[in-house]
Amino acid sequence: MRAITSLEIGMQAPERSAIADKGTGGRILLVDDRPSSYEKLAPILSAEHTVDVEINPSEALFHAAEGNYDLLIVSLSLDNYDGLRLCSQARSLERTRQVPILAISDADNNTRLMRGLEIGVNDYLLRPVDKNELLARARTQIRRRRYTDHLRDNVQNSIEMAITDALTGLNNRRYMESHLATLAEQASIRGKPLALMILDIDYFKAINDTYGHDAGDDVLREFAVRIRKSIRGIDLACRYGGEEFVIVMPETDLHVAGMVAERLRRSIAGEPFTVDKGGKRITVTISIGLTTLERKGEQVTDVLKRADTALYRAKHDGRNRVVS
Ligand code: GH3
Ligand code: MG
Ligand code: MG
Ligand code: MG
Repeated sequence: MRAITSLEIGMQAPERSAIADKGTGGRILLVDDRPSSYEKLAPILSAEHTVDVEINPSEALFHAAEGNYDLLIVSLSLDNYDGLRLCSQARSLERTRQVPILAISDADNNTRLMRGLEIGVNDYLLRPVDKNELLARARTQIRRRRYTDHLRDNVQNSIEMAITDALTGLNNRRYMESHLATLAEQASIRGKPLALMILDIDYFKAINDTYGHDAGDDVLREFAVRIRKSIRGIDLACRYGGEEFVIVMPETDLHVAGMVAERLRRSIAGEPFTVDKGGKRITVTISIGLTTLERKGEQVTDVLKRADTALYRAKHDGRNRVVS
């Protein structure tokens, strides 16, 4: 399926093992349409890396984006394409923006080389290419790439963890409170309604006491799944406290939010929850306090307070109900 010409590269085993560095072996796309050049470079690189040679530079960008490469090596002296232009395109494309580029340049082409570095070429080599220098520079770029990937994953994980409730996978209270202010502001500016409900499981303590804490956790997880199924992508659902959840619904008035809340309440009460790895089915009910943003610029803490008051009334009036 691939249009890349992967060359069969004959390497003798001793040579391969002598310079192999397993820790940095990566996937390299070599963009080079001169046989005299890639026939020399590819075998050197193949000793340590998996190398695809793209001899059709106009296809290179597509393959670079699809191929999940650790490094692009681009000859700046291509016969059929502007190597610099290719580097610049790779830098502007989302899928290749982070992939390091090692340029191979003719020694007499300093201006183009400088231009390449400005565009975002990470490193370069001058012809004639020294074998050890090529391997060393490729290794360095791949290592750097792995390290920045690793850092980025860590940062993403940390952010995820900071805003997610570990038990249910919903957003946590901290995230909801910071995001709610933004949603309320947007609603005010656009003159759109914003609904907010607090949902609290009825007699949850009794579930824990009767079936055990793990069964209680099962109920919380299952409840979160059902909440997710009943809301839209733009709605914000979070675990607000132990067995309390909050749903924020942008562009939703009290009437519509009331219908959503009532449907959710009925679906919870109507379909028993599975706990103890399928060993038991128990009926769970919830109470919901519902309100909307009442005026432009209203404090979100006041909105939450009003929903909480409504929830208190729902409990007081007998539970398993929606009060607004
Ligand atoms: P009400 O109908 O008035 O809401 O009664 P309730 O029993 O649901 O409310 P209460 O606030 O008395 O009890 C909530 C219980 O939730 C107490 C607490 O031990 C339990 N809980 C809080 N967090 C967790 C959790 O992560 N897992 C489990 N299994 N239980 C939790
Ligand atoms: Mg309570
Ligand atoms: Mg409760
Ligand atoms: Mg509670």
